Amino acid sequence: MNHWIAITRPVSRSISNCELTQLERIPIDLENARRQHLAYEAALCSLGVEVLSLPEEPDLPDAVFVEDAAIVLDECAIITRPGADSRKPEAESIARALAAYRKLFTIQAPGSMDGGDVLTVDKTIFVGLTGRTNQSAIEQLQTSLAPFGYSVHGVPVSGCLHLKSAVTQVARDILLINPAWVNETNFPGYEFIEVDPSEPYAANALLVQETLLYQPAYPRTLSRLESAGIHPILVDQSELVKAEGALTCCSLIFRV
Ligand code: CIR
Repeated sequence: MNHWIAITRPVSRSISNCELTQLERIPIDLENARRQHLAYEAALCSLGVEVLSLPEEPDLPDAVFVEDAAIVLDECAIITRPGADSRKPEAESIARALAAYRKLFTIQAPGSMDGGDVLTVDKTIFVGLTGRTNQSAIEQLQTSLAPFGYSVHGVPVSGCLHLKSAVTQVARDILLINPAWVNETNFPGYEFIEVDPSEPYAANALLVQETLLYQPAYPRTLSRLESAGIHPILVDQSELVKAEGALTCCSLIFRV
């Protein structure tokens, strides 16, 4: 039987100093952010996922976004080298936590990669080429994962922070996508649900086994999901959205 684990980390007290790429800085209510993050963890628990919450990293503003520090596959985990210098120290504690579960590979300089740029669908891995993730890291990923039968594909992305700001998996063969930020031709063989054009940030959804977690902030895109027979659990992340966070970025989910 599969047992699922989600590694998470509390919202840092320094979250107001987070990295920002696309958004203007506006105040973040720490208490509300922490409340919403607890609700996110509770939603994962309700799906039978064991949540392993690491200690807070008070001096690393973006440390709640654990997704960016690693990619966890069935066979191994890749410790990334996050693209923003302020975020590079986040990887050390994630590596320590994952070492108990997986053989680790580590992206080396000059490579840099954020897990938010990595979309894994079965044995196919799409990697966004962004301000955070470069070609050297993609090549290192390819080399590390070839023995396990993964194919790795670089994907041009523009207008957003990460590949998974623009596209995520919402069902077996269905991708939720903002075609203004990434081209559908990069994903041959998949069906697409496009975000409503008035909700550009709506493409980030978190698929946990068969269940989708989604944000209530995107009602028009939610209708499109529901029309396709997808009925998500709604999790409000409005506070961390101000830090350019989304649903996938707050956990590293894997089976043991
Ligand atoms: C950053 O710019 O790195 C953070 N403020 C937001 C990271 C969000 N990560 C993600 O979506 N995977």
